[in-house]
Order: sequence, then structure tokens, then C-alpha cells
Amino acid sequence: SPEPVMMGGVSARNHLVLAAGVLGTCASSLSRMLRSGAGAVVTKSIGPEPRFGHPGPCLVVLEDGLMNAMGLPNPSKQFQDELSALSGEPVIVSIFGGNPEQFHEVAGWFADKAQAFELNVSCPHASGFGAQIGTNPDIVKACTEAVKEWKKPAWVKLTPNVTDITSIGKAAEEGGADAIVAINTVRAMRISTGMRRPVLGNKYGGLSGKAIFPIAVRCVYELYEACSIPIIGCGGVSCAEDVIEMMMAGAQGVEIGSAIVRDPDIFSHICKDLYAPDGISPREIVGCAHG
Ligand code: RRO
Repeated sequence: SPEPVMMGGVSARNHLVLAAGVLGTCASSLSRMLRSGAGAVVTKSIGPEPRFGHPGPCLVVLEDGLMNAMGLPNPSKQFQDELSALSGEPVIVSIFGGNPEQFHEVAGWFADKAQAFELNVSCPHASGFGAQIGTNPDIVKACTEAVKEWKKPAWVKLTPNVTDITSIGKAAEEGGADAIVAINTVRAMRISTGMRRPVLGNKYGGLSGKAIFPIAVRCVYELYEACSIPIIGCGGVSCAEDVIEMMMAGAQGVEIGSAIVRDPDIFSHICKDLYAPDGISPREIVGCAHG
């Protein structure tokens, strides 16, 4: 196993991070991911009030990825209990809110337990959160500044559902972000032709997995040219070759989510290939695809 890796103020055990939302609501599944080789883990997004989420079906498996409309289900402040069971572990707490004050409040609940925060300014499925916030550079900057008052590393996770992702990345950087995570899910929909209705209970959802990998690579590449803080690549990474491609686009590390569905031990399997004795040194390849 490699040396500890510093990524945006977080000390991780390798370059691979469990993406937010996946197995992230309880301490036991987060710690299972760490045991199975994740370098660090991001929790399910926690917000200002408890939520049950959208009616089902809220997750469907497609040919080339997943589509979800979970609807931000989370235990809110109660998540403190789960986090206590993970003390000393590399855990990044994903948080969301409807305005900078709510981001500040939620971050405060976890400020002494989290290694870092990941600001979710990109959830596509709940009115008042995410989508509205993550498409407005001024609000992204204000939310980032609010969370940074707690003096912890703050990653900001961006939505791909914008015309110019670099303007949002630059706003996060101006707000004091320690890293940018790109990307959250892509706006999507499927219709059941047999049932003659949308397959998701919420009608619309967010697409993740292999299908969005090229979208994520382009976003990381553009952000690397526009911003000076580290970028963490997220979106469809499912093998060591994908990790290397993301790094060549400019990512210092990657997050992995959907690929866990097909291989629960994906982290150790990718580590084995990525850190093979004759492999490439990640340090030397970050951003190497840029002229
Ligand atoms: O809970 C969700 O529906 C959800 C969130 Br918070 C998010 O950030 N991204 C996503 O695809 N689903």
C-alpha cells in the first residue's frame, strides 16, 4: 500500500475516495469501504432537517450506469451518532443547505469530528437545494465562505448541469475551497414503455456510472485550466485506467460510486493495478494531457 496522499487538505490512504451518497448513511458501511481499500470516504449528504427522500422507485440500474432520484434522504443532526463511531478515520462529511446560513449551521454540527467537508451544491433533485445553488457563482462563493468559518478543509462538489462549469469552480476557489470535486450526476430520465410512465417515482433523476465518464473528464480538464486548487475527479471511474485518464485531465485523486454496485471490492482491485510495482507514478501524470 502507498504512502498517505494529501488531497485538498485531507490525508487519505490512497488516491481513491468513496463518492458521496453511496453506502454513506451509516458508520458500519463507511468503515467497510475503508477496510476494503478506500483511501477516504465521503458520507451521504447531510442537511438542516431530517428527510425521508422521494417515493420509489428512487434508484434504477441501467445498461451503462445508474439513475437515481433519492431526494436527499438524511438524518440531519442525528448523523453525529454515526460519525462518533468513525473517529480517527479519514471521513469527509458531505453537507447541503438552501443558503449560506444553513451550510454554516450544518457544518458546525460536525466541525470537531469531520476531517473535512464536501459542500454539495449540486444535488439535482430537490427544490431549494443543490441545483439552484450550484448554478450561481455568487451563492457558491458565499456558501463556501460560510463553511470555511469552521477552519476545516472544504471540498466543493459541482454539478455538470451548467453552461460553464469553470465559472462555478472559480467562485468556489474565491470562497476559500480547498478542492473542487467534479462531477455530480447528469440530469436524466427514462420512461417505461410497458407502464407508459417514468420509471423513477420522482420522474426525473441523475445519471451516474460509465455513461458519464467522458462528461466528467471534460469537466476536470476545463477546471484544471481555469482553477489553481486541486481537483478530484468523479463520474464513471471503474478501473485503474480510468483513474489514470482522470489524472491526466488534471485530477489529483478520484471518487468512486456507481462502480461499487458491480464490485464491492473495487477499491482494493483498483489499488492493486494502480500501485503495481511497474505502474505509473500518479505524481508524474497529473495534468500531463495539457499542452
Ligand atoms: O439524494 C439525492 O437524490 C442525490 C443527491 Br443529494 C446528489 O447530490 N446527487 C444525486 O444524484 N442524488
